[in-house]
Amino acid sequence: MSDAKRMRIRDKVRKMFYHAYENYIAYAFPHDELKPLTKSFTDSLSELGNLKLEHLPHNYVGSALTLIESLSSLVVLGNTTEFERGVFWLSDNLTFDVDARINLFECNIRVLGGLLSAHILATDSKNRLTPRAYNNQLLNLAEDLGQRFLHAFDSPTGLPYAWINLKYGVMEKETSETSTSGCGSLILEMGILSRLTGDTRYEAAALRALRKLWNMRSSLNLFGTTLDVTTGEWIEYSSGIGAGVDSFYEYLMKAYILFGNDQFWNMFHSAYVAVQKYFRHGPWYHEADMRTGKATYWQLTSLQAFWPGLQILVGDVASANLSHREFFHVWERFGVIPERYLLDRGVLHPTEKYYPLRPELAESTFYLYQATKDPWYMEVGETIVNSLNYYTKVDGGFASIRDVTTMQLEDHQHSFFLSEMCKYLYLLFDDTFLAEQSYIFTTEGHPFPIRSAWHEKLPNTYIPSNWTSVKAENQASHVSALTLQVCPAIETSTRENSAPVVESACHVPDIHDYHRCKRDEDCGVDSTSCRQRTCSMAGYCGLWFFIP
Ligand code: DMJ
Repeated sequence: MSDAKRMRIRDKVRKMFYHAYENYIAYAFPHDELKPLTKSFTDSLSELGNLKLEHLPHNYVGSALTLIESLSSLVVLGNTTEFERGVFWLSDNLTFDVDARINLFECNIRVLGGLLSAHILATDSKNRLTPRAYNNQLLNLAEDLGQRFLHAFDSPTGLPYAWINLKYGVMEKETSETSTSGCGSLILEMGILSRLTGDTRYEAAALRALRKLWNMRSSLNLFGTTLDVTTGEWIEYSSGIGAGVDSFYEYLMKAYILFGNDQFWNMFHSAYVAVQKYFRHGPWYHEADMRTGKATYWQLTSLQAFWPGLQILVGDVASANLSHREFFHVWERFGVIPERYLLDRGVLHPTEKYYPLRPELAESTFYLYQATKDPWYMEVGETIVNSLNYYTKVDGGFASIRDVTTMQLEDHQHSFFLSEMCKYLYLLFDDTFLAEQSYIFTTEGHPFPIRSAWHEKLPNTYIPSNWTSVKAENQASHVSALTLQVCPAIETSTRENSAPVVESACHVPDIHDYHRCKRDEDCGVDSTSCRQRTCSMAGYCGLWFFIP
């Protein structure tokens, strides 16, 4: 793609962000989210994750959720003036002393993550804010929120309740049911809060919950989707890589990258191998019962599209590319990705035909481009940009789609459209923000820098680089995890007198145990070389070699 075209699309994305942001500011701020069709607002913090809309607050008037979510994107776009305005508005006006029942997971990734990331960006060496006026106000707000979160962990198991009232803590008769993501996706934000404040309680609570969850895995290293925090028993034994579980896997890997502690890698590695072994079918991922590994639901969900991005962090580029292509084909077929698609019957789910502006495909596209520098991913990004402008842009912002078969719109602009969708699309065409500093992006797209002070292994003299970029422009377009040395092969078992079984996080088994194949797609990724296997002329899966 020519530089001129790249800049043109970059500017189109910039316009998308401001169209969404300015309409939010005009019609919804300081409420939580914009209703773009009616140019009004919704105070949706209490509704996030609350499918039945229970226990909604009476006097809650919003927490400027979309502004909080926009701050790090404003920095990525280089708008420090608006960033500063937002930071000081929140410093002067935001309070968490409100009688509102919120979902811990959602509030953690959106509000705590948004505030912490903005605080770090406000105080890094770029001097984006007037130093005298900024006195850690966002960090103080984050700490206040973190203290309220601690009540959630006060359960018999240390697993956090899914719901707390910001003012009163865990309510009487509160449900004890939560999700795997709800317990296992807190370590980045709570960990960084502890590192920034010196108060170890946040990280300790998140880590205790994560370890408890880890100990609940099955003998196959699989997890369920929902569980009871008072008994530590599973409720839903079936799970996959989508809703209710997705960010649990993501945070194990990202915690390892951010904090450098081997416990995270060891957990991630075992969990990743189990996912590839029991959920994967060619490029697709179905659900399976954690106890038996038997397939349960054959469904594609739009949330699963984050997985190829995570695979790039592991270094499993070939697998990532394979799945990403399939997700993109679905996007091309429908114009966007439907929430749920029944793989076994090849039809849309009867009730989940909607597309709430989810960013996961754009996210994975950004990671794949960073890893391969293959311009095809920019073309994918361009298609996504064009679809969003064609189907979802309205006068008052960007609207969700209620039904992908009719493209009927829904009056909701989710805050992650600003924190994730616009950010990843922008970074795909202009990654200047990543030039001098390595970041890990939280599951909501908020950047946390990788600093030796927070990392167990990085030397003090660590010079940050854009570590997701594994290939220079003129290098081979395929890289293996092993070459990158991010995906070490390990021996999992040694039987007497037999060769050691070598397993690695990038292992993808061939479809047939006996390694016969008809097409390349029947072959997996070799566990020792981490290379994509191809189907030989003789009909066997062989090693994939790249000839430069
Ligand atoms: C975001 O809030 C986060 O990415 C979360 O992990 C799940 N997905 C939504 C957007 O689809």
